[in-house]
Amino acid sequence: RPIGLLDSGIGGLTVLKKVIAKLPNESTVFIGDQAHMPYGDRNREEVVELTRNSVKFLLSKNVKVIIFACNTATAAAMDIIQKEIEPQIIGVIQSGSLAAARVSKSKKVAVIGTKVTIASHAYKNEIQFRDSEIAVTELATPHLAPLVEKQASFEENLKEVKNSLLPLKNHKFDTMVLGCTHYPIIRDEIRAAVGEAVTLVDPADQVAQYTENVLKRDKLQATGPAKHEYYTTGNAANFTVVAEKWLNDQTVCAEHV
Ligand code: DGN
Repeated sequence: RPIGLLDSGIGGLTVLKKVIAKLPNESTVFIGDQAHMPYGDRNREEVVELTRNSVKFLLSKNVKVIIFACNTATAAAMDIIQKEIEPQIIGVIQSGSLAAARVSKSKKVAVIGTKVTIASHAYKNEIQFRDSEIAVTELATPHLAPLVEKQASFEENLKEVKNSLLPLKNHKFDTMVLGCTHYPIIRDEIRAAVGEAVTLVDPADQVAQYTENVLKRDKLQATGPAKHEYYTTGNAANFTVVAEKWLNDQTVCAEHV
């Protein structure tokens, strides 16, 4: 049985890439709900409803675990939907918080994400649960995920990233959590904006490790050969181009659903 992954768009591919690298024998089914992107500007009920639809789709593909490769869905819907279904849901926020708490030396962490993710304070709560001395500055950067979906140039991205991060100008931090799975795609632009001294945390690294732990624990590991399926509620041809570029050695043939 495959691992299911969901996101509002192409951001979840950053998690998928790490999962494939870590677990090469595992088959995957990915659904990007691009027709309803961005999730981050919606209210919680809407995010729950849309996420539930993607979960139903993944269950119809007989997935054994579901990775919410979306911070917004993790913050708004994970606890609610986990009560409704059997397969374990793996979110990105616990993993990202664990990594941030480990990495920060100055105990000053910045988190960027969608409005829904930031308003939930899920990162702040999780990070401070691990280490109550860490100061967490949260900033919503709602323009960045749509920008990534647009596949803009480095210069255009950098301009918007700098603009979006302006409110952090007078804040000190040595660690920044990329609290939206779209952001690793513009990691170079974020790096250029914050400088070399800040450690960028991509929760996906921990997510892949955690997924391996869950599969081992529940004796759900596959022995291959792995097959990867891609679905989008948006334009399948566009999705295929972006996914092939991001996953580079992977042949993608996305289907519209
Ligand atoms: N990629 C999603 C996240 O991690 O929050 C959401 C992007 C969006 O829908 N704005």
